[in-house]
Amino acid sequence: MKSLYTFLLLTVLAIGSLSGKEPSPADKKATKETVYLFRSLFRLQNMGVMYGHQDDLMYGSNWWYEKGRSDTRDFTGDYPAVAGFELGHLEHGHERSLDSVSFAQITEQIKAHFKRGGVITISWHPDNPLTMQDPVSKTRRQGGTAWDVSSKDVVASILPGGKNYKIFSTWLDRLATFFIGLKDDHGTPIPVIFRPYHEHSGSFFWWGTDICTDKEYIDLWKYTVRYLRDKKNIHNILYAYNTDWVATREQYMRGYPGDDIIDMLSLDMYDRGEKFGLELDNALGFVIQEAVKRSKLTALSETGPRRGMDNWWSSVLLPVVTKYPVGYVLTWRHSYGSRFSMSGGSGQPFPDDFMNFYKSPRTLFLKEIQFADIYKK
Ligand code: BMA
Repeated sequence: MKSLYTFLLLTVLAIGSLSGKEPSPADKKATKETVYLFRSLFRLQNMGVMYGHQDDLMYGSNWWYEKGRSDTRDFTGDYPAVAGFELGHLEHGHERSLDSVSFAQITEQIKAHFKRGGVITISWHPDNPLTMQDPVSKTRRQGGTAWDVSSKDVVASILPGGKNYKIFSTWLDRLATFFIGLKDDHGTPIPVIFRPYHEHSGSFFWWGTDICTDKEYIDLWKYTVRYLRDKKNIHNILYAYNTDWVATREQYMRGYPGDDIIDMLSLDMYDRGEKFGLELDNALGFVIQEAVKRSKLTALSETGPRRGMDNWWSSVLLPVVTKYPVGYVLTWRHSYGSRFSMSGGSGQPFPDDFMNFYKSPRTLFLKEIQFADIYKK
C-alpha cells in the first residue's frame, strides 16, 4: 500500500516541478537547495503529513547520544522525516544546550540527517536578556530563562535603541556562526527551518502576547531576520511563524511579521482534553487557509498525546491532520531520564498505536521522502 502511494507521490512531484509556477522562499537570495526544499515541502504537504520528532537523533528517555540511534527508528524501523533540534543557551556561547545537548553533536546530526535527505527544524528558547542580569530575579523559579515573564520591557530593551541591544546582537552573532557552520562535506550550506519566538499567542515566554506589544513582536522578528539574512548573508534558513492554542484567525495572525519575512505558518497545540480534536480542526482550518492564500508552508510544529489515551495517534491526531495540507506534525522530546515516556511508562518509546500512525498511507517517514530528493528538485 505504501509503495503504491510513494509511486503516486513521485508522479505528482514530477508534474509539479515541470509546471513552472512554483512558490518561493521569502528570501530572494535563498540558496538553490533552500529553494528546492521549500518547493518540495510545498508539494509534499498535499501528499501526506511528515512525522517529526524533537531531539530524536540526540537521546531517548534511557539512552544518550548513540550515533545513528533514534527512538523513532528503534520502534518503526525508519527515521522521522523531520528531525527537531534546540538551540537554547547557544546565545551564551556555551558548548551545551539548556537540555545538556552538545552543539557540536547537534551540528553532526544535522549533517547526517541532511545527507539522508531528511528535513531539519530548529527551535530556540533563549534566556531572558533583561531579567538574567538581575541577581534577585535569578533566585525565582525560571528566573532569567525564556520562561521568565516578570518584565514587559524585555523586547523593547533588545531592539535598536534599547539598553540590551548590544547583548542581543551578540546573541544573534552566535546564532549566525552556528547557521554558517551548517555545511555538508562539499561545503554546501544545509537548509533548515528556524522557528524562533514560538507560541506567541501564549504568555509563558518573554516574547509572549501579553509580555510585549504586537509591534514590538513584529519588530523583533524583522530585526532578527534582517540581521541573519541581510547583515550576515545567511541564505539557508526558512523562517516559521508559530502560535500556541488559538480559537480565531485574528488571534493567530496577531503579530504576524509579514510574507516577506515568513516561509511557514505553524501551530503548536497539545491535547489537554476531550475538546482537542475539534479545537485543532478549527485552528488548522484557518491556519492552513491563510498559508495557502499566501503560498506558505504549514506544520503542526508541536503536539502531544492526551494522558492515558491508548489510541490517540490513530483516532485523534491522524483524522485531523490528514484533513488539511499539513506539512509535518512534530512531537516533543523524550527527555532523558524521565520516568514517563510517551507510552506512559511501559518502557517503549511510543505506544503500540504509533504503528497505526506509521503505517497509514497518509503519513510520511524518512524513506518515503527520500524518494522525493527534496534538496535536488
Ligand atoms: C520544553 C521542555 C523543556 C526544554 C525545552 C527546550 O518544552 O521540554 O524541558 O528545556 O522545551 O527543549
